[in-house]
Amino acid sequence: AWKRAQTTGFRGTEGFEKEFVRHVETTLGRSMFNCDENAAYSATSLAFRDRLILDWNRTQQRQTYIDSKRVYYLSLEFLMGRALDNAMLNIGLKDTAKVGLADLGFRIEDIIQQEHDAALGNGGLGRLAACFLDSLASLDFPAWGYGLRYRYGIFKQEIIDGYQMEVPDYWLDFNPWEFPRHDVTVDIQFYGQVRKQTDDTGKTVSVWEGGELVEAVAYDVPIPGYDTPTTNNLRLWSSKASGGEFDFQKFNNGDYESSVADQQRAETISAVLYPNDNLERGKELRLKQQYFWVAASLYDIVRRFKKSKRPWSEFPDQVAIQLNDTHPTLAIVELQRILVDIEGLAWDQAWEIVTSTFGYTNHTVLPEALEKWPVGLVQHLLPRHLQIIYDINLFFLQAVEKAFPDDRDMLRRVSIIEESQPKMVRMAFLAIVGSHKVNGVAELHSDLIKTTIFKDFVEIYGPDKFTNVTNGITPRRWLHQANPRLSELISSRLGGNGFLKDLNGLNKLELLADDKEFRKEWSEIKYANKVRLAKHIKDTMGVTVNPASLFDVQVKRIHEYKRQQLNIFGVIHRYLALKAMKPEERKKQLPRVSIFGGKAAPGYWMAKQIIHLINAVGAVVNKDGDIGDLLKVVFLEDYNVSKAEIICPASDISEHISTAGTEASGTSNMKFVLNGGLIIGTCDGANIEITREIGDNNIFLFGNLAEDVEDLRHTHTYGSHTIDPDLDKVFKEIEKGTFGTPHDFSAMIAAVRDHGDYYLVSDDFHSYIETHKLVDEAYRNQDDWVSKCIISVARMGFFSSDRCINEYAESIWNIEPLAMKDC
Ligand code: 26Q
Repeated sequence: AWKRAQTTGFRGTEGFEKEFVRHVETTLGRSMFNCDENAAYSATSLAFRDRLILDWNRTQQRQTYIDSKRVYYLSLEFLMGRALDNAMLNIGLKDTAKVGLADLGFRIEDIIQQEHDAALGNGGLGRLAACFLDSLASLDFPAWGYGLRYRYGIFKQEIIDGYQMEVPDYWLDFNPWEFPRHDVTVDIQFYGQVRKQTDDTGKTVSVWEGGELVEAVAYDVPIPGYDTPTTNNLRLWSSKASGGEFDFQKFNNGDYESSVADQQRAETISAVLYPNDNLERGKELRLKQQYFWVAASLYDIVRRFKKSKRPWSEFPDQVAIQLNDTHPTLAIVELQRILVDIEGLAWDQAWEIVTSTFGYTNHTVLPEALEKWPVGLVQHLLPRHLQIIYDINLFFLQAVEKAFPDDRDMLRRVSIIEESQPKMVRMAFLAIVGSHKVNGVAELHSDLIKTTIFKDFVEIYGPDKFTNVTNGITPRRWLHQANPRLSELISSRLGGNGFLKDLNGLNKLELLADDKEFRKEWSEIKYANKVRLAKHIKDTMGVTVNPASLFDVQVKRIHEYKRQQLNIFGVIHRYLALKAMKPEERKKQLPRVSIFGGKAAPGYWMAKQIIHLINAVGAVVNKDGDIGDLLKVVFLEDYNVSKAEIICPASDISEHISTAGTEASGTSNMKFVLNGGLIIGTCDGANIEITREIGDNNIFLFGNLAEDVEDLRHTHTYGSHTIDPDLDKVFKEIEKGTFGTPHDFSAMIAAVRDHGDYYLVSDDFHSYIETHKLVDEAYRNQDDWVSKCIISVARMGFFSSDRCINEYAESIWNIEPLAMKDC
């Protein structure tokens, strides 16, 4: 077995302390007498970073030496959260650090909390990429992530007078987890024009010239696997002006200001993460970000391949590239351009290599989220790429025409170019045409894309090109790190930590579901986690909540399709019901805390209104003396990864209530169940597979099915649409001004009453309320409730991102693990 302590570990607690002191006194230039918690965080991180680097170098050297096939995961988002706790746990030296820090007068929890989240993502898609990196390293797969090093991650959310305010997230002040590689740079070209010329052999070649250059600089982040020396790499690109700090010509001409302005313009490319989640808005800078990152990454990948001196035909034997949504689709075009224009391969040979290399993951069926770019914009920014896109489209449509000679409309429907005003490049279609596999992220979702948005492509390519890989989460962060006491309890009963790398091992817990002593310990841990969250709520929002109440949680990006409005309308309904009761009846009710959290895209007005209503309801309910502990409503500010680590372990019931057919998968549903909470949800995304795994008596499902949504919407628009009577009472209460100026919420109500209720809030309301009654009843029987929780956790093995990564490796990437030899 591999022993970290003998290779890259510390020499015991003393060894750690020595390293700590060395970093405080030399690297940080401080004395131990004025070492505050922040300095202690820095020193601890640096000490652990030193350990990581050794394994990282060894891993990279070995991967290069063996020349095994590697996967490159291209994602514009990596929502990593904090790194220190993760590094300590994965390396296996957290206990050493804990004792060492205590010796030095610090509590390890306080030190961990000093770290600023790496928040380079919006939500599910970005966090999925982070879980995948953890699994890839833990399973010893040769893998790199490629992303952008945003100077500003997702904004910090402040709630002021019940409204969301956005504050920039400047997180790079001190980041010990990244290594600038000032020697690894790539010049990236934009704009300019294309000239055709004939080469010595008489062949016509395209030369892209002119325009402007921006320099990409690599920053590397080590990704440690759990209980393995394998340490992979996440390479993030940062932009700066090409050719050093100044344009010397301008500088010498005395045009100092404009040379500084050029510099700033170049740096703008990697300045900020776009805060839209599931919404596409064709901004030129976003397209620039995409090409900048894709071109730098491909240059890097191709450079490495060329060093190996293998023939081009073997490129797909060395390289697999996974596209995390359509954001990196230009990579397909860029690789084709490199192979044809620069390396001189024939079109067909190049195209064969390209399509064997790429896989594309779709994360949405929402029409407003499907990426499209105006042809004119692509033409202006990337003139040669637009030509290549047109050629790809031409050859593709020719093949389609041949296969479907009688279907003229098919060509219009599947064309990569949408013949609209203005014409648009359909990125999802380009991604499908340029990849060998396309996958959705949960069974329902993968079926839906095959029968709706990509139906024609299934006809064209056959069904085998389309597949499903149900999402997963890493149990290291989402159980072991977030819920150390539960992890320890489980490990004490299963006889070790093995489940953290083989999550199916949890199934042995099922035998303990009726064990009194086990249930008691289980409940105590849940209660302690609720106390911790209650303290957080008190400290940040000033609201006192009783940890003995049922904690009902909905935390995720705010979006109409995720239906936080359904939840808050349900809360108002509960409030009205409580108010209508006689005091003695009221006393019999189960106390609840409704906890919300999540960011709205800054330009998404309706989402911001929803946040406002939640806060307005909280302001009234929380101070209502009739109600007391029976109902509290809290909106937690600035939901992010490190807050999720506190919230998930503290939930009794969490809400995953999207309109059926709209949530591709969802992954927080998995986090909550794995932490011993039950869920209320619609038959959507991964909820369906969670139900299959844990059993339908352990989940609270409600609402209309995906297959009925279309008809219901049709009825709203063309037939009659009557609002659920209980929901109508809720609306009338809002309109009476109970929660402040009614006008503030009139658009939310109108969306349901007057504008077709696209998200079926009214259709699902009754079923939602009734199902919450079942939740209350079930919670009253704590023995049964806890048994359900234990059984659910026992059956969650399937949702490990390890299972998910193994499926990608086998069915899409064709890669094998490369374990490090014992050193
Ligand atoms: C696109 C164009 C321009 C600007 C921004 C965007 C953009 C950015 C982020 C579009 C989409 C996203 C993020 C999408 C996302 O997080 N999707 C979620 O992915 C999860 C992982 O597969 C699923 O579990 C969720 O169901 C899905 O909503």
